[in-house]
Amino acid sequence: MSTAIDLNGVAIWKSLIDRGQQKALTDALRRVAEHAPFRQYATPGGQRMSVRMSGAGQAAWMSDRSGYRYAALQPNGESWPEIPGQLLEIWRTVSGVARDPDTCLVNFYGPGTKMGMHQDKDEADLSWPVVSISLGDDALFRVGGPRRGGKTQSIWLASGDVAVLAGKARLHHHGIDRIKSGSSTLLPKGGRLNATLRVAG
Ligand code: MD3
Ligand code: FE
Repeated sequence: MSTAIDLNGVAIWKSLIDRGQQKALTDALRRVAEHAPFRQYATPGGQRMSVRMSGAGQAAWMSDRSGYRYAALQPNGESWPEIPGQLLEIWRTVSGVARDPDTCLVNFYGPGTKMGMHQDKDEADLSWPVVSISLGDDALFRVGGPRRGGKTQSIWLASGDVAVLAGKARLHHHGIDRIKSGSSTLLPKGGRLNATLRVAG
C-alpha cells in the first residue's frame, strides 16, 4: 500500500480497490439490497433524508421519528443480511484492529443528494475505527474537527477510495456536499454507493 492522505486526521487511501474488485463489491452490495432494500429514513425532527440507506450485520443503523439507533431488525421485521466477505477483507487490511465489524451501513447517493455535517456517535464504544469504501460517482467529502462550525477541509472521494476514521478523527464532523453525476461508469444507472464498516456493540 502507498501512503494515505491525511485530511484533518482522516486517513484516505486513494484507489485502494481496483476496478474488478469494485465490480465484485457492487454485486455484493446489490445482493445486500435484495434482502434489505434502500430506504429513505426520516430524521427525529421529521425531515426526510435524501440519501437512501441499506444495511448488513447483527444490527444496522436506522432513523425515524423516535431517533437514530442501531436496530436488530429492519423496519419490515426481517433481520439484516450478513456483511459481505469482501468487505470484511478490506476491514482486516486497513482497520488496524483485530476484531471484525458487526455492522455495515450502505448509503446510496443519487443525483442532487448530499449528507449534512454530522458526527458519528451512535456506536456503544467510539474507540473502534470506522472504515468507509466509495463506489461509483465522485463525492465532495468535507471534514472538520470535534466542534461544530470549526475549520473544514474538503477532498473529492472517487470510486475505489477507502477512508479510515480512527483516533481523534473518529469524532470529527463530516459530510458529503455534492455528487458529480456521470463521473464514474461503475454503476450502470449512475450515482454513488458508500459502505461504512463499524463496531456498533
Ligand atoms: C469521518 N457517510 O454514513 S463516509 C456516514 O460518504 C457517513 O456516505 C459518508 O458519514 C458517505 O455516517 C462519509 C466517510 C466517513 C465515515 C465516518 C466518519 C468519515 C468519517 C466518522 C468520523 C469522521
Ligand atoms: Fe458519518
